[in-house]
Amino acid sequence: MTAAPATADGAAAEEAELQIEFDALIAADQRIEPRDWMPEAYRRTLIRQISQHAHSEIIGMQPEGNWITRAPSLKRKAILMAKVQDEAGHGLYLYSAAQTLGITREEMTQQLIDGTAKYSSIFNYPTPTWADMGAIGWLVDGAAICNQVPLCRASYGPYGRAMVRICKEESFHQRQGFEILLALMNGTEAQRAMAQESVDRWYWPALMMFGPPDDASPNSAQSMAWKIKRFSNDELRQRFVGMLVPQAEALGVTLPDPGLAWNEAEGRYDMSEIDWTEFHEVLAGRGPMNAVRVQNRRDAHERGAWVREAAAAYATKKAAQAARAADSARSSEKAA
Ligand code: BYC
Repeated sequence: MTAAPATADGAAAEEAELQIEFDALIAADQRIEPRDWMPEAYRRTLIRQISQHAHSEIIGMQPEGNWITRAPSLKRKAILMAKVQDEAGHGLYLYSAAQTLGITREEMTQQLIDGTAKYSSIFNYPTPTWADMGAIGWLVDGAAICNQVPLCRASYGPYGRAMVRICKEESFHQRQGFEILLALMNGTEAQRAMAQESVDRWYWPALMMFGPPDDASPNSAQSMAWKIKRFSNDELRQRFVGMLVPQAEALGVTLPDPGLAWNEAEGRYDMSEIDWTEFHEVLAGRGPMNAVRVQNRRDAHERGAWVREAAAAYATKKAAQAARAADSARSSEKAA
């Protein structure tokens, strides 16, 4: 009767000790690595954020993939293909980082194609014009950089390290988007109008990428305490708008917010209220392109079944060959 509580007490004391070590590592700005002990809630939060991030990269290939066959020149096509391929790579680094936390790639894929996984709201908007390739690069990748540079210092090692390479590539993506818009703004009246119309459509959804306002963000406080997030959603959104204003001036486009004004006393821009109803509708699966995006992914997954089967059959064959080779090596050692 007395052994069980003693064991439970022992386990609790050990866990308390591990928690102290974990807290000390976080306080000292050290990295948590996959084999380190971590609180279950920390692991779950990371799986949630990293898998959503990976899914965003994978779904994020679709809006731009839409223009690969119709890019206006061979050079633009080559650049766009490279960019979309980069997004696939980002998805793969991030799935790998999430796998170190004990979730499998298959589970994450299943959640995505079931439609139960979240991914960034931004990819549920359509890309009807070529200027959208510019606006996505400038605004969407711009917002991504703003959000992701601090994630390079995330307390979880594999996530932070994946973000370093991703951010380097995102910075090329952002510049190519800016350059597409610049070319259009230096073009004809119709091209300038196309660029402005696209910026008008993408501006507010890009601001929504940073997540709900701080007072409605259930995860922020704990994620910041764990040093996964380094800044709050509103801080990063504010920083992004501060970056955009001079860039919009250089491009000659207008940011579609009549309430945007420099606030000298606060040292930041005032802006109008974001349409949070739209944000929540998109998160609930009712954005303009949610159903199409998930269906495309589901179809691609089904079309890829033969590749997975072939890879699995090849792996089985290789494992059997290796086992036979090991057996015969052992037999000849015995014989010798
Ligand atoms: N869209 O408590 P909060 C790219 C969810 S791809 C959808 O503030 P958190 C690119 C949030 O998940 C880059 N959902 O959460 C690719 C949470 O729901 P759950 C995408 C959103 O985690 C191709 C709930 O709302 N970037 O760059 O503290 C081409 C409450 O939010 C959104 C990332 O994934 C949203 N916008 O903060 C071009 C960045 N916002 O999980 C470009 C990594 C919030 O409780 N992620 N939600 O069910 C993050 O930094 C953070 O997860 C967020 C949200 C800032 C997004």
